[in-house]
Amino acid sequence: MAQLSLDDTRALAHTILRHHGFSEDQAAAIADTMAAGQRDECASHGLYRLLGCIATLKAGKAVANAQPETHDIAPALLKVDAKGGFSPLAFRRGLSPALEKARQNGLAAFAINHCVHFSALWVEIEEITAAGMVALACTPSHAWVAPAGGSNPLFGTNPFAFGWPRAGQLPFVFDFATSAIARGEIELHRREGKPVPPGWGIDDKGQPTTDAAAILAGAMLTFGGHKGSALSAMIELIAGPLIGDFTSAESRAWDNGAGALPYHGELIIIIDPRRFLGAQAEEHLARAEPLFAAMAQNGRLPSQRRYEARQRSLAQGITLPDALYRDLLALLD
Ligand code: NDP
Ligand code: PYC
Repeated sequence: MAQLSLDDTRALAHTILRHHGFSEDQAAAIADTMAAGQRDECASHGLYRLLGCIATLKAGKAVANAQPETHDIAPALLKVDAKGGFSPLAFRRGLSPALEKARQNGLAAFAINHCVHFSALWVEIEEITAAGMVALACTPSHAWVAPAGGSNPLFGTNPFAFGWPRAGQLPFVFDFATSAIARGEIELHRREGKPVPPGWGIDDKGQPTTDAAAILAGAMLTFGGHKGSALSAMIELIAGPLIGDFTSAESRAWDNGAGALPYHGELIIIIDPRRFLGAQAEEHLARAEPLFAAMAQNGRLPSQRRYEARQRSLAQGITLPDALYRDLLALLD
């Protein structure tokens, strides 16, 4: 394993992105997002994503110097057109005005359009909870996932994330794909030549398999059968047609076999609990704590593993598999 400090982790991503022609603001936003993923030991959405970002750029499916444009379309609605760039800079540009809308109205919907998406959603959710807001976010991706009962890919891996701010503590955050697992995890299993657990996908004949490559060529499955399938459909709708952007099937058609990262939109809902609850806000927000405590007694809270990983990385830096480190350095040739 290669060992890197957190500063070197971020610098490696930034250097590779600049080497391939990303503008400074695009490279900075992307590198921050990837370094956060690596720091929290979310291997499928850390530095590994550099391989996909550079391949996407080389395939002509991303704009390296895109300047996102912010459109204030209604008191509680904000759109940011990413102009074909990656999502992190578009999110960064829209965050302050979206938070201000939530403060004014109690609720704001923030849509990002025309972006290439590679990242974990918790990175964004945590920026919103840091402002004392409740947050939800979701995106389509590429059509890789069969709806419950089917065997042909239709849905994306369609992540859904939620965040709740907590006084004096890290926020309650969950963030998961509506497929049984993120596609990135299956890709990492393929890279390492390891089988995946049963239930993640089927081969191109519709047969269950634990062969990562066969699933990537076949179809992934939703989590929770028809329940994950319905949630995935909801995400296709509210982060697709509702915001005037692609579904996962349309993203894959746009890709046209290039093998690039998905190109679509994202919907983020921000709720200001203090505006909602007025003078009784603190009293009601405090009532969340016994719920979290009881959940923790029965298992662990989502994000606990991630927060522990963060502490470890802050103290010791990160480790990368040698093969991935070599592949990343090769991007500088
Ligand atoms: P998981 O199936 O591992 O689920 C992740 C969530 O569940 C995390 O919040 C995790 O917390 C929590 N969790 C896991 N195990 C437990 C447990 N035993 N008890 C309580 N909570 C638990 O991840 P996925 O593969 O579904 O998704 C991984 C990432 O991939 C997400 O960050 C998502 O945003 C990203 N993604 C992005 C896509 C895109 O288009 N941009 C598409 C699909 C996924 P913890 O982190 O602490 O383990
Ligand atoms: O892991 O499913 C995934 C994914 C798609 C886009 C970014 N991550």
